[in-house]
Amino acid sequence: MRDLGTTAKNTWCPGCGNFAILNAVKSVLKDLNSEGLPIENVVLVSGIGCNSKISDYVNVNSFYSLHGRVIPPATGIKVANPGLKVIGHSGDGDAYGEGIEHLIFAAKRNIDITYIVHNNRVYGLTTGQYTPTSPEGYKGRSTPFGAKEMPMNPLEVMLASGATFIGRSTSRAIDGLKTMIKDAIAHKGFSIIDVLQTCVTYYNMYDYYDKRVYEIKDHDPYDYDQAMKKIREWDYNKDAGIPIGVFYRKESPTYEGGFASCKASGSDREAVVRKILKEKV
Ligand SMILES: Cc1ncc(C[n+]2csc(CCOP(=O)(O)OP(=O)(O)O)c2C)c(N)n1
Ligand code: SF4
Ligand SMILES: [Mg+2]
Repeated sequence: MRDLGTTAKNTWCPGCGNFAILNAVKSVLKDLNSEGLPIENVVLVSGIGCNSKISDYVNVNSFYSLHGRVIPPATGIKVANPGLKVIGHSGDGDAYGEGIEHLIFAAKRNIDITYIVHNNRVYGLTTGQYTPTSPEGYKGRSTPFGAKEMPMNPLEVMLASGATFIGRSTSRAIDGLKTMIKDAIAHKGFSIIDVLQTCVTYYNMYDYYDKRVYEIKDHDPYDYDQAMKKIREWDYNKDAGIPIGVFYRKESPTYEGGFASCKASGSDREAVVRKILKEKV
């Protein structure tokens, strides 16, 4: 297959957790391609942030959108062409701050896209302001005396909103991350992976995570109550262990599957769309 690298200069800081996510995504796409997925059927959509430069660094179709606006173009791309594999990338500021209303509706609708959140718990690109997942007391450019708010638990919001594949990983757990991304792409419905990605420059959490992260075992991801319990276990409590793994899965009808135009494929689909347009216009 063609090289998935690009000629764009990589401007991430040395040691940034984004490198691990980039490598994991490239490796999964290579695998999927060798298993028969045409690489031209893959579309990456990103927002704005350090993480979002990933669109520049992977040689596949991509759409660089606006801050907090990954879900609308990703939804449009999937509905317009349901045969595509659409993968969104956002930061925690992008996904859980300005983009939160779109995210809730993507989960509610169960649109068949995969969403990877590079959750470094800080605004990296704009130099260290606090985000919805920064801990209480976080000191950065906009909170010199420490953030006054408790962080939100985004995966709890996702479970309550109807997401059908919910996982947490870290930029250190590279093998587990690859497996999770592959599973999430194969999942039919809205899949979200919250990746605890370390920003070495503004919020270096490598040691903190190394001491606390553990992989879940004996967990039934099809059990909603078990999933909620696991998702809440850490809840940003600094003394608790941090579970990683797939917390929740559910088979459920997808948003795009409900459109008549998406039920057909190839030239049949074009005929269906033309018929609908004729009837409606
Ligand atoms: C609509 C809009 N709002 C705000 C900004 C400014 N802005 C650009 S990136 C960013 C934060 C990025 O943080 P995050 O999404 O966590 O990504 P990271 O840089 O940490 O990967 C902000 C606030 C913008 N470009 N556009
Ligand atoms: S500022 Fe942080 S998130 Fe951005 S490239 Fe540097 S280490 Fe990575
Ligand atoms: Mg961030």
